[in-house]
Amino acid sequence: MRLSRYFMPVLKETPADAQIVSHRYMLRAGMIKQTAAGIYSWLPLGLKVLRNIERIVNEEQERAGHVPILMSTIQPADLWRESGRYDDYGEEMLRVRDRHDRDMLYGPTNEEAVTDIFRAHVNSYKDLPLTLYQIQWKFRDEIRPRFGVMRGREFFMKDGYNFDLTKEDALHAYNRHLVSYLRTYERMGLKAIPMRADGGPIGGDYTHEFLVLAETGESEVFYDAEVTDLTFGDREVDYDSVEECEAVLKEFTSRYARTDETHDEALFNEIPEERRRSARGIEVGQIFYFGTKYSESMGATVVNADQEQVPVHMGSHGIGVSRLLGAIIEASHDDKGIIWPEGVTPFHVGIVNLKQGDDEADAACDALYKAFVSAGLEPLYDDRKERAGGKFATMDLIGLPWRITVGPRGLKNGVVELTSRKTGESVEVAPEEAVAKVKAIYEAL
Ligand code: P5A
Repeated sequence: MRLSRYFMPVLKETPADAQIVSHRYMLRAGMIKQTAAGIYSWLPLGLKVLRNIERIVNEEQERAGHVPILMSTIQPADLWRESGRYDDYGEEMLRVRDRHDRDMLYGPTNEEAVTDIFRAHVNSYKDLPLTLYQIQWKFRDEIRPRFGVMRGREFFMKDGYNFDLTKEDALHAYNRHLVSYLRTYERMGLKAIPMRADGGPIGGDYTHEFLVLAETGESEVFYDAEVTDLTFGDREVDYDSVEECEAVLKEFTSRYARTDETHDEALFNEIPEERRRSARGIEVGQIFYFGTKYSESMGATVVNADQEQVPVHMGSHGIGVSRLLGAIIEASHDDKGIIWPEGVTPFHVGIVNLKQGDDEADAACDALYKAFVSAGLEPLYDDRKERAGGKFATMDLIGLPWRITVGPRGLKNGVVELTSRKTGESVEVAPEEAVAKVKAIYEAL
């Protein structure tokens, strides 16, 4: 993409009402535009990152054997009356009435809707296990929407629902989700720690939240410092293997790590003092096992091997897809702007032409652009007639991991400058070498 043809409305001023850095940078980099409190439109740069996050979530869900669907955002109230949650859910639910005076709602979550799909089509234990998931907009009329996409009213969520014959099978699904989430967050350059949490309005005794440590996080958390050393890395786990998934769960959750709702002071104090930590965190996901809570009330049963009708065991599993943009920026930025991890960056590399209009510089930039495109990478070429300082400031703000600076002086010596956004380090290399280096970095992901 050439910046002169793009739509990236960068703001010079820091927006006064944005309290946290991710919100400020998302507005300044022209990624989102507020429509109403807690409701945003996604501008091209923001949409690119959102789609990248969505792609990673999809890839990891499919790797785990989960099946994508897309449910409606509007749901009939009657489904929620069946589960008993229509009255319980309270003011957070956006309730609407259609022209026939029927009560409808904009889905804050989809346990009822997916259970309705399941009961309409699945009758036998032979069709289990089954996990259906979607990535879809949700609406929760939060009392205090704030921090931009972090606590929105309309937000994008990956929500998955497992259907199993027995509690043991459902717990395997729970563990499988835990493993897939660890992989998912790491691919986005994030360390998200699974912590024992509370079921809240979704229900269930088994639940873990995934938290990214950040000062601006809304959750208070307590943990053993050793849990922050755990990384999933590139290990291969067989998602069908009960033992392997359980081993990962044990490894990642056997230390003390809890949100304030489940915090146990006595247990916490058993950890050696120098390893005890209390901090703040951003909740980027949560997994639940809630047994037959919805299947019993809504009649989602299957025939088992003994020809008996039994309610299925279920769980639900969520990732805050739009919130993740905020969390990633909170975890990866400096005073000049965002520093995108390579896995989610909106463009792979920025090209800065120091002397737009100079034949040699323009030709070198065009050649680099073409070379990146044919290598399957997306460059953002700043081809505006602007001062170098302004171009650098924009590149730093939008946070592409790699920048190539092209100017007449370097070209005389046959070199361009390749700069890492993260370290600020630059090397002078031939243009072909710059392309090869950047290509190798993305190929290794
Ligand atoms: C699990 C999937 C659920 O709703 N039902 C379906 C379960 N869980 S949850 O924890 O309530 O939400 C899942 C994740 O969604 C993100 N999230 C939000 N993101 C932005 N703004 C909000 N207001 C908001 N509320 C929840 C969180 O990341 C949460 O972990």
